[in-house]
Amino acid sequence: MGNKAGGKGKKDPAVLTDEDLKMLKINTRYTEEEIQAWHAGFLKDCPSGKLDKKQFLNVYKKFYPEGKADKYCNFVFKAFDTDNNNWIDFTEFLLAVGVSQHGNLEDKLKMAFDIYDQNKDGEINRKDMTKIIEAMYDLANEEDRSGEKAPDQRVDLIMKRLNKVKTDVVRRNEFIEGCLRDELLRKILAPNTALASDGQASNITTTTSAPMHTTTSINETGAAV
Ligand SMILES: [Ca+2]
Ligand SMILES: [Ca+2]
Repeated sequence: MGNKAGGKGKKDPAVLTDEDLKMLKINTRYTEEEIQAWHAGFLKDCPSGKLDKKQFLNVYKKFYPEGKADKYCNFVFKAFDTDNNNWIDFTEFLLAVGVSQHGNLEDKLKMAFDIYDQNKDGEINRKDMTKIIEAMYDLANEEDRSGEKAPDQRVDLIMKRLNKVKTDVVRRNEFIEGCLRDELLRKILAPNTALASDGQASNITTTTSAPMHTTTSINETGAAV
């Protein structure tokens, strides 16, 4: 994917440029018409072209009336905001929607990893995992966090199954390869991808499926759904 920090003049975030359109056509499965329709829907919700954290959270919360969505939402927001400027622009938005809608297992695992890797350095550690697992519990309103459900225990199990004995650090490809070959890892680390393979709800009910809901709601008017 392109590096947006390439230093061109400031563009109006509400405008879909030819370049944006081209990039989105290459990196998603949407047609030009569909992209235009998503863009129109996006602008309806975010006339400035900027989706900020507060707005993101408001939408998110609607899907988790029982749970506490704030923490998890913050993580997802950061993962979507690939250029780290504290708002989600249309291209960031549609790339994420595209993965949710059409991505294969590996694409979805990449996105799951991005949620764990909050500082975007391509590595995650025990702390990152513990934080996200706690946030997933909050989201699912899971109160029982004892025994094998304790976030610490979960991370121990993850590390063991990833063959991480001496080190605390998991790289992107290790995360993806581990999840691809180990269904239990997938269930813990990326529950929504596990759904597809066995049709059973995990007790951590949501992770990367959440952005999907958010985006379809934000874009109820879009033609692509
Ligand atoms: Ca951004
Ligand atoms: Ca990291």
